[in-house]
Amino acid sequence: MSGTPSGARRARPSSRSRRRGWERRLAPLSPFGGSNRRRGAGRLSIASNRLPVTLECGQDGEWRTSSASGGLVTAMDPVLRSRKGSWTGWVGAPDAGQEVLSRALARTPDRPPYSLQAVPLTAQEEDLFYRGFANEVLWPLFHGFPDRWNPEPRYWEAYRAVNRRFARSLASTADWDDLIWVHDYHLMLTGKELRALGSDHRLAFFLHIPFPPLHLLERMPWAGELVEALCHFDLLGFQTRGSQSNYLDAARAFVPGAFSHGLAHGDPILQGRAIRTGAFPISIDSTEFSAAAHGPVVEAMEREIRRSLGNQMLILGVDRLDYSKGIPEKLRGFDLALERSPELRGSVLLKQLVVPSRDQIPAYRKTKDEIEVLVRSINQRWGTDAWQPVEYLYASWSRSELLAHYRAADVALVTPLNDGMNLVAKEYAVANQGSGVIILSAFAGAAAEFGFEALLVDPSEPDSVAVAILSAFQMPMRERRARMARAGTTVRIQDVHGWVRDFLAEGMLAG
Ligand code: GDG
Repeated sequence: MSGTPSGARRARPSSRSRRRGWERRLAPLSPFGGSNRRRGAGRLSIASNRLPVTLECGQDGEWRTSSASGGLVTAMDPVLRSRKGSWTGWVGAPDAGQEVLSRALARTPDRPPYSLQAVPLTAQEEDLFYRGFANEVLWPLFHGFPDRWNPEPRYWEAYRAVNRRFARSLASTADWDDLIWVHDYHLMLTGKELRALGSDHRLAFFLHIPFPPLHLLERMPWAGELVEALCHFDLLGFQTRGSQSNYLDAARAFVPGAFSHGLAHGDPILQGRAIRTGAFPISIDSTEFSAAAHGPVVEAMEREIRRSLGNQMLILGVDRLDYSKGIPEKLRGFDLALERSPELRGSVLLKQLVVPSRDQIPAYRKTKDEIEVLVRSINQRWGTDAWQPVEYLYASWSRSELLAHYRAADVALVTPLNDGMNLVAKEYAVANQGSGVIILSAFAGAAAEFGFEALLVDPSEPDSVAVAILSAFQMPMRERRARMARAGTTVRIQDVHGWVRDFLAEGMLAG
């Protein structure tokens, strides 16, 4: 599929273009990032490592698609559905050529109503760029796990090459007045690569994971290049003020003269161009989520879950397999709660879904093993013939199953050690029937919004998790309802469409 539904790029009007070029050279420094670019009504051109669909070639040679899941897709898919535009990314099929992928995508029956642009990766690039630099270097370092990182120099070269390919793909498919919005840590060099290709598109970037403090970033030999490359975007968005401020510290440290003009807003300047930065906590499409959670199929599934629970209180965990999600820590807290509070035994069930993810990376396999050992030990220690405290599933649920569990769960136990935002907490707040309790790590971005609604915990302290589980168990119904009503309102007031509006307005990039 090409960049526009018609398959043809709209050419830039030439006279206007010439005038814009002059205007840009003559324009005085503006404190508003992209304000010296014309803000057109162009389309949204999104780029992320993965497309919202995955392609797999079967043994019969036929390509099959499935939906990709994860926080980025959950957030951005409704945005593109409502605004139209295009999404550029990889489909997860290594070594397939551009033409093959484009044809397979064009034929897929369940493709979304916006255009998809596949960027091919070789198996070696999947290994070095995706598993290597993105997930063995950037992910652990940015989440504060320097002991888990593996900074091999050849990873960096692959990262550069793939970012360049994304830039070429975007430059060749975006219309001249498109807003190009690049997402996440896999593609931090893309803005600079686009500029090197002569692009003067409006360029925005959003980081879905935390931006690390300087003392961690400094450990990475390529930190300076990454930080400088980000300055080529007009707008840089982060999940929290903490991440935004870490980035500004890094720009001050790594980009000489970045703050020479001392703007009141405190944003950096590169080559006379001001870059806008901001904190934009991401959200979900709450209206669509709530409607889907109230459909008849979901309600029937919820009844079935409740029937199988009997009188037990359901504590729900939903996490991708990842050491940053704090799953072993959650299990240790639950174990301690059972040890301390005999009234919980036989009365609660912790149902933990772990969604397979990156399991070819050794650190992830280790986490999976650790989880399985802990589940076995808790069930052996406290289980009886009639009751098992933990039900563990290493699987992926359909959306209806996920929503039914949100509805049926009395408690959502969300305990990341560090998380950009965490959408599971927000989804539960909207889908649940109004009497649930959110136990939430203070180190998830979402904690800034749920400070009074959730029971905040430090997941690395089993005691903190155990106390919260008992508090949730004992919480009077009136308090549960009041907290959940506020949590639902918090998400509804600022849903993903409001997030996009704020993001584009802040960067003065809206069409
Ligand atoms: C990154 C950041 C940030 C999970 N299991 C199933 C399933 N899911 C969906 C959930 C949710 C999403 O996956 C997970 O989102 P998170 O926010 O928890 O986490 P990441 O994937 O790590 O996302 C994160 C996010 O980007 C957005 O900016 O919040 O901090 O790490 O939407 O519902 N969906 C289905 N079946 C499952 O089994 N259908």
